[in-house]
Amino acid sequence: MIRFVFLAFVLAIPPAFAAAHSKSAGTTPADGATVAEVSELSMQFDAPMRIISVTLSAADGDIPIERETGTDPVTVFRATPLQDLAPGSYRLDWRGMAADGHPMQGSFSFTKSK
Ligand SMILES: [Cu+2]
Repeated sequence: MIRFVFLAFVLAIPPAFAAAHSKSAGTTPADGATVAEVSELSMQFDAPMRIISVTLSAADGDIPIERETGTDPVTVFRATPLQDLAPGSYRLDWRGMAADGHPMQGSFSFTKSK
């Protein structure tokens, strides 16, 4: 299940406006998936999203990643891990700015198999 959280103050706006938010339309790896290889991390959005920060973390700390897309608004954000991922569980957290200017954040998790 993709966790997709509006920042608290955004909740104060009427639902008609909230519906204009960009939504996450999928990730690579898929949220909750177990995969043998992780060559790319990506997130797809239904409207351009400016990704401000993105962090890949494991149980024992953060993993360095390189963004392939900059801080320009994109519908597909891509990054690559800078090291081979050891077997285990990983979580990617991001913060961004939706197409309508609202701050957004979300995360997804996956497992690298042995
Ligand atoms: Cu919005």
